[in-house]
Amino acid sequence: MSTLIIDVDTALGIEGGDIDDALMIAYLAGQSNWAGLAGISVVAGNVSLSSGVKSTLYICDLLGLDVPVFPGAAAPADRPLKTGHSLVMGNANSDEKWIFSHNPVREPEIMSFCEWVGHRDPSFRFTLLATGPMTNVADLLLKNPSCKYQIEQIVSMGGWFFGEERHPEFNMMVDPPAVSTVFQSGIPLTIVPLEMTLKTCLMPDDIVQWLNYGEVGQAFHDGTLSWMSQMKSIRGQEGCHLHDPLAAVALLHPEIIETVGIIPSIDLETGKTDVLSEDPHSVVRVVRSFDNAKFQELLLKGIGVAFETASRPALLE
Ligand SMILES: [Ca+2]
Repeated sequence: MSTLIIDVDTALGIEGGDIDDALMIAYLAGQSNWAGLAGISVVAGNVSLSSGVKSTLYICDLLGLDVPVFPGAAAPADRPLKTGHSLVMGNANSDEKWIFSHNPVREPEIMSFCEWVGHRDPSFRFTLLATGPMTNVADLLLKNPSCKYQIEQIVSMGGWFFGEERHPEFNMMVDPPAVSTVFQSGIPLTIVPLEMTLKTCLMPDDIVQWLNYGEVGQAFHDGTLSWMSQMKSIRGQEGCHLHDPLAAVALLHPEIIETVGIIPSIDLETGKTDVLSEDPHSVVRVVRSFDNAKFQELLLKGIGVAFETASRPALLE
């Protein structure tokens, strides 16, 4: 696989903010057999852009992940931002409360992600793993059209494509025109849709062992437990889903997924996605099934490696 860049709407550390982007970053930090993570671009979605950047920087601090973090779009181009946080808290104007006592140490990049890609050698190629609204990805394609030849593939989490009771999915609902831009780009795209990620589940018992890993384990444990209790009080749900981590594991372990080629469409108002037709030659593929047990095993193993690596110096003191 080529160099990896991720585009995320991280929210670990924000009360009422989903933790799945953060768990995905931890999983990626625990990999050692690939070219590596070259950059993180942040988009507004789960939380506002400023909160998303703060959360991402803090997670990089915890994990010892020394990669540039680029603040991206604060809102879609054609509509106001509706955050996941406001939907969870039931209040469009609720404060995004930081639950940790520390703030991030490192600073975001001054250069935009778009400028950074533009300054790279034209031979620079990368894989883009996009697990927030598509605003940043569309921005990149519209402002820097030649970069479409630099993106070897996009893997994204979003949409609901198969099944009778389909609803608009959050990432697609936030910025449907941006999704349309990506659909039309011709870039090979693998989509991990909501109907698959809803099959995943992380329970409180699965994360108790994280408490063995010092500050990093404690922060991820507490943030994840806080999100699980939000889900329990709002939806009566036990545990939480692992939407974004499934996209990352699917990218690094394609052997655990099965995909089908489709011609996709999206309603530009509601963000509801649809399959116009199945087409084995389409560059757009949707995951239709996956090995859930293997997924969870790989995810927890990767996260454990990341926590162990990050907490090791502290343990030696
Ligand atoms: Ca996300």
